[in-house]
Amino acid sequence: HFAALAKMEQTFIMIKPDGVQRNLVGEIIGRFEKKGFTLKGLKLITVDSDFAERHYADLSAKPFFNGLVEYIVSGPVVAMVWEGKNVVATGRKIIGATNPAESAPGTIRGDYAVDIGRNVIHGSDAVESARKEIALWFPEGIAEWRSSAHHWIY
Ligand code: RTP
Repeated sequence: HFAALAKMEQTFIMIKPDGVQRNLVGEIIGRFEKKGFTLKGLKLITVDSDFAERHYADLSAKPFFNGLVEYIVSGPVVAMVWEGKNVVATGRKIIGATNPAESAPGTIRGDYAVDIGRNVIHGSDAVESARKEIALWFPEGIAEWRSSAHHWIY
């Protein structure tokens, strides 16, 4: 019955500079861990505008694009890969609506954010964008491992 484990979804999650500077890293990682997802990649990294523009290339025509890039390069971010069944869509639910004014209490943005321009966290919106984002942020690749917690917990 673990056959499904063979082809698990992965998503790219980024704690944005405001989330790092507000000491929300542990809280956010804890939510994904306690949900039951598996951490497959993790690093604290400061990116330049070239890189941020590549990550947000789809939004380049938006009026908030320059401000968004400035925000993302303003300090280190925590880049992560999380794995699990349905992790892309469920990750977006854990994160909450883009605009914190609309994100439900109990979601990360609903609990910790006020401003759409300072909304703490990013999560891939589809399996295909997750694949691209993981390749962009983790060109070195990510570790292949599987939890053996069932050997340790009784
Ligand atoms: P993300 O990519 O960060 O997870 O956000 P999202 O898919 O929920 O939202 P998207 O529309 O892709 O926007 C990306 C990020 O741009 C910022 N934003 N600012 N009106 C504004 O000032 C505005 N709209 C969007 C947010 O930080 C959003 O997360």
